[in-house]
Amino acid sequence: MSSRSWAEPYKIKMVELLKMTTPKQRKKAIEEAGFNTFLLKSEDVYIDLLTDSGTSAMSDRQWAGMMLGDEAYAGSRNFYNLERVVKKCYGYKHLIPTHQGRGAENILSQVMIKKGDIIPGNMYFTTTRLHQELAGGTFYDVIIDEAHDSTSLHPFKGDIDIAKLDKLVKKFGAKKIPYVCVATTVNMAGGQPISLKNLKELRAYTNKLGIKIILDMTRIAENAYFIQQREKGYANKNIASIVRQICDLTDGATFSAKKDALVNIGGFLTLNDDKKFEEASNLVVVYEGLHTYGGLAGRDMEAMAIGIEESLNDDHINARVGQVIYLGNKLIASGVPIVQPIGGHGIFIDAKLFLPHVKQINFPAQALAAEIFEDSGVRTMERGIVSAGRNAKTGDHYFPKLELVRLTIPRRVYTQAHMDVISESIDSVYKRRNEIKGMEMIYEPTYLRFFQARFKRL
Ligand code: PLI
Repeated sequence: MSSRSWAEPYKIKMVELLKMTTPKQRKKAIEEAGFNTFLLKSEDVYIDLLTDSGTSAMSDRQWAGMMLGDEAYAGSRNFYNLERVVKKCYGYKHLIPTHQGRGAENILSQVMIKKGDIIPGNMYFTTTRLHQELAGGTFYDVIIDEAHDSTSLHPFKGDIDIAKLDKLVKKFGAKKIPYVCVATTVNMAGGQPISLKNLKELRAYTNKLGIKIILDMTRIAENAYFIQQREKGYANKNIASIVRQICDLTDGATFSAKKDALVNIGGFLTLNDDKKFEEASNLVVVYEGLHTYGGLAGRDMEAMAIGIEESLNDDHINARVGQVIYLGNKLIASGVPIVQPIGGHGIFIDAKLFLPHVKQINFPAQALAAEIFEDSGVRTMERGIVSAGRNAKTGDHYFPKLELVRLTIPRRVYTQAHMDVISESIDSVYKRRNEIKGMEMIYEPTYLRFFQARFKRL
């Protein structure tokens, strides 16, 4: 890596004013939100690290593109622009736009999964697994063991353990496995990348068995950055070419454009198989909208097309991940336990190590996220036992090894001074960690409970 700093390759043309709050106001706000940061009003938040999804700042070029929206019901010019960019940058044959990532996951799961099927993947993601289950499938985690250990410094903790996959194939038979679901920069593992070496091995293995590979390419540019920085043979390759190599090893993808692609809404499904594409483009009209808009306005598709090209610029991704690494290094220097190596889209605090006196059943990450908000108005997100939910068959809580608080950094939104304020707040909460108590869940919704559950302090 260069010895120079990662300063932003843009300047600021417009600002959004923020409300500064008092400790008393924040205490009231988090209590009213049932200690769930998803239930806070955005107005009460100072620095919003809830998610990097749909929260990025669009460029002037993207805003200009919004004015070129062709809002025809069918065959919008912007759809064809998007289709051209997706083919050029990612290489897939067929494109179906969707309102966001989970719209694509729904359609994909319905056309690919039969009741009783097995879907192996490199760690679960909440909406992805739910759609697999709703379609009658069962998700199996085949990520390498290091991914579940926040202290392991393995450079590619998103890699698939082919031996684990082979065990599933031997147990259930390849016919029961329609595809392997491969995520780039695995979100729940802390934004950890998969290597091209591993993906090539997986391709060779699945080709023998006729199993497809479907990518969750939501944060593919960040994954490509880590390949460029860490994998032998890629230091001189640009991000765009690495991204293309990843896609070329797979049969299709779901994409939440709300992350990498720098838009506030949007997503898509891509498939190379003509027949599956035909089925999917028929289903999309049931759930999303016509196959040339899939729940999006023409202007959204135009902004996405422009955002995709911007996301693959080396200077952009260098600054984007550089900012995350800057914050992570500050926290490491203060002794705060975080997932390492530092991931692509955020910092993940290990709440089990931060609050060793709080049992997992008392939701340490949930408690810590509430505490950080009260301290400084910084909104973070629980990624532990609450997010993991319950086993669909037994009804028991999943107890994930990783109990994390995610500080997700929106792209092109916050400054280095914001990163300093965040770090100071976490540092001060860490110093008084022994006073922090666990939680009890007092309301639990049926699906994706982390979004709407309510808690009280023990
Ligand atoms: O939020 P959607 O429906 O556009 O995308 C769903 C989705 C799919 N895969 C992955 C890896 C995601 O991270 C993802 C959404 N993530 C959110 C909302 C997040 O806060 O991480």
